[in-house]
Amino acid sequence: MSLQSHQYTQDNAERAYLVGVAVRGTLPLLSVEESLEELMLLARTAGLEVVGMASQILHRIDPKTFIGMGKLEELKAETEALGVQTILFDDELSPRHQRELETAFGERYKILDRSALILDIFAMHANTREGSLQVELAQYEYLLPRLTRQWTHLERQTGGGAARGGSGGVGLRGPGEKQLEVDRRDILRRISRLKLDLEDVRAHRSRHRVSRLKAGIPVVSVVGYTNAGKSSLMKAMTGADVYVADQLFATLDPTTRKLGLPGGKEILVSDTVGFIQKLPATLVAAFRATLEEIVQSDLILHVVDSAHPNALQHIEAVEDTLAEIEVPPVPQIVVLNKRDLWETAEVEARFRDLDYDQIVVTSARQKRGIDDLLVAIETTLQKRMTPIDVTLPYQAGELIALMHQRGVIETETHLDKGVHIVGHVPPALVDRLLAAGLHPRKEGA
Ligand SMILES: Nc1nc2c(ncn2[C@@H]2O[C@H](COP(=O)(O)OP(=O)(O)OP(=O)(O)O)[C@@H](O)[C@H]2O)c(=O)[nH]1
Ligand SMILES: [Mg+2]
Repeated sequence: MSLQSHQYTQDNAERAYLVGVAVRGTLPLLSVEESLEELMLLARTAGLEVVGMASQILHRIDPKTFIGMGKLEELKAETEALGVQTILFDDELSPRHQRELETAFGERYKILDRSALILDIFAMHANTREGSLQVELAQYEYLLPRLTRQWTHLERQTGGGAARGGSGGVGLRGPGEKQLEVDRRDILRRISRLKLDLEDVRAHRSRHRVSRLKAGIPVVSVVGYTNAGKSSLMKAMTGADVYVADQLFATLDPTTRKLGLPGGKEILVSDTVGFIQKLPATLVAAFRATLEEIVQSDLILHVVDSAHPNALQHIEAVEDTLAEIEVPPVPQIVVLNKRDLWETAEVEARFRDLDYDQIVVTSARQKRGIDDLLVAIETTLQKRMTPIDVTLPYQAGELIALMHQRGVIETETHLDKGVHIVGHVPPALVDRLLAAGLHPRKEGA
């Protein structure tokens, strides 16, 4: 058993105690200690003060109390001595575990799990209407099977309204200061309402997507583990004023910016929500539409905090989530970011076995490697273009300009009947040519 107590700091933050388990015979991505370390960052992001943590190796999860009876008694004594208010489990507790633990610890303690905490952080960070609706939906779906003493208890504490920020505490911050109703039927009604509202918001957004597709501008999605430096990289590439913070899940709502590549072509770069191991299932489900932007993109930039000791596990967790949201085989560039924090060649050696076509090393903070990255984006996108050989009438000036903007022109010859162009253009532009009654012959065809 490893117990460590942290110094009490002088403020009125909620005092939390973290609990992790390792089950013999399972192979989790991170060790229980590494995962608890991550949970501590999540807890701090949510405004909790972590005053201690414990881990236990189990043969199996106890169907009633999650951890063993002996451990439970130990924890009760330890948390009592530390004046703990919240006990935070690193794994998602089943509704039954939640109930049994609440009974075992008694009224004074709040029992939370990693999922509730992540949902809470998302609720704090959602800025757009779609983001807020999605988080609220995920929160209610998570709550529905768990309607227990916990929530009536919390409701009493906050005088009947879920508080944002401080007074009610972590684990019940709803977007828009909405009351977390304790009645199942109310929650079910609320869930259907949220789904309808989301459909509305999304109908709007997909219209935008259609117009973007018509414009034929390639879309590049920036994905990666939370805190990898996605927003910083977006900022370094486009100069966009996006929010950068040493926090988990600083970015929730996607931001898209236009960017000119060195060869003159334009692309759209989208920054989006980060991933983490053990991401709550209700959250992935609720954020599916946001994540669909990734599914629809022409290229994925997978940003990695290359200085993090668990960088390889982070890459795996991101790959798992991409597979979960069924991203088709879109070309991927792995961006090993935070290069400025490397100290030895050993770090470089860690990534030697990475199996990706394109790997670029950057420091978003020092704006290094950005030019290489832009060239890599350009080359990768070009591979996705269609070779063409077409003669356009002189009146088709707009189309010719578009071909210069979006494609790569190898030769352009001015003939009597028009402009003869040989080169590569994005598939969407081929459609435009066909629609204009022009037949772009493929090279060598
Ligand atoms: N040293 C160093 N720090 C960096 C670099 N890039 C980003 N950071 C820092 O890493 C932290 C996270 O950066 P963000 O750009 O917010 O990361 P993100 O991936 O967008 O994070 P989320 O939106 O929270 O998932 C911030 O403190 C950045 O200043 C880098 O190249 N070097
Ligand atoms: Mg971000």
